[in-house]
Amino acid sequence: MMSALEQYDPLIYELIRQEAARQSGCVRLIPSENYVSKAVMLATGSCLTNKYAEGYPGKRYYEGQQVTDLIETTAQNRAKAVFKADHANVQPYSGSVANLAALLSLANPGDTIMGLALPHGGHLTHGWKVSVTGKIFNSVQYSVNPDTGRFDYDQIADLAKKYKPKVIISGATAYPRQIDFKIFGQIAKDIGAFHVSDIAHIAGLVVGGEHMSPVPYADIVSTTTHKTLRGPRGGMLLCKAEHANKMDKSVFPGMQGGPHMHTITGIAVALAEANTPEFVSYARQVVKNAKVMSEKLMELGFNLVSGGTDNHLMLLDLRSKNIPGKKLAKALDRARIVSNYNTIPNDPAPPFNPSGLRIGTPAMTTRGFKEEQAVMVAEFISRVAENIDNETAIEEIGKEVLLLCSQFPVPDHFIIPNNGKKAIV
Ligand code: DSN
Repeated sequence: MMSALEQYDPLIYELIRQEAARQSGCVRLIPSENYVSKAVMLATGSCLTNKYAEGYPGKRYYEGQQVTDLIETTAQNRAKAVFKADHANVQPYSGSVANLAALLSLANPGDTIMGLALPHGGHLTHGWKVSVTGKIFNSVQYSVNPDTGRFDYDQIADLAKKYKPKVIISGATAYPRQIDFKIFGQIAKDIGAFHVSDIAHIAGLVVGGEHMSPVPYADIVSTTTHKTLRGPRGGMLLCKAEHANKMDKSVFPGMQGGPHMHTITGIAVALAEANTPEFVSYARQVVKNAKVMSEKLMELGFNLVSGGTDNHLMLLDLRSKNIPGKKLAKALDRARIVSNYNTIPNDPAPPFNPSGLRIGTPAMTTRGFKEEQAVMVAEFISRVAENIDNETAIEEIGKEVLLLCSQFPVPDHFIIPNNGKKAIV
């Protein structure tokens, strides 16, 4: 496939080659990124990109669905099996659409919804003011406790009782601690609200048994498929049987037209991979690596929001280092360590130049880093911070990072062993 591309479009071929080299030659710490397997990559780049399939298996608006129906049903069945859910919809183009479809299947424009504020670790689509979810709904936002950096469930319950939202959203994009979905479910139940849980970041940890699953406690669970879950870029919704019909209608025709069948094909493969002991080991190692890295960073004088991590990500509060998040993120990038600057709760600095840095361990774990390498990465981060204005030192660190990367290659995508068994379900 690549040699056809090389002949036809050498420019794009070369740019893809450069991006592959970049992904291989740096430590990727953006907690929402990962490396997919060769099998996922092949399925996602397959001829399924050629097919329109509006509707759902057995009920399409175009003909020629002999194969697509089987693929989508397989993806649905695998999703239901790994998440132990009654019903799955694998069509959302990504997490934002999935969240909006979930909200619109349980509430109407003008209704009140309640989610975690973006600067406290929530997502735009949890009702933040610049998102459509903050415009069409009456959005109430909860925060983390300013002293602990953690959820104060009593305060969230009080807010719910005061504003009586129709939907309460649990889940986050920059919250380093376990989320008690059972309590969220109870808070919603106590006021007669629906509970939507967004597990985009932690879906792989949920499947791997490293994080509590919201499936028993939420009306709808929303996720992306490409973060810790390690599938192609996409979205997915899971729900209780009673919501299946309206949730499906909310995705199609409510929000979307034709599903991206090539992505759904890749999702099916990723879900088969997630149903293996190797995936469980990976999820465990993601959390172990994050714990070790967080401890080393704190030993090196970094402040971590909430004092550490329980999951795959860490949020560094850089105020004590007197380095803005963006400045450190850019210096790290030059040293081949890729992260993202991020707001911290109650950040005194503006969102485009915030005080925090968000890092995570999924991608580095996929390429084989363990505790020893997690410590090395923490030390690299510290050295970059100490030499923030010293380009020679940063270049030197970059060489050491490249050497480390060369010992853990991911040039042609790893292959998940299946112990000779074929993926079924
Ligand atoms: N942009 C994603 C993240 O990086 O967390 C959330 O959608």
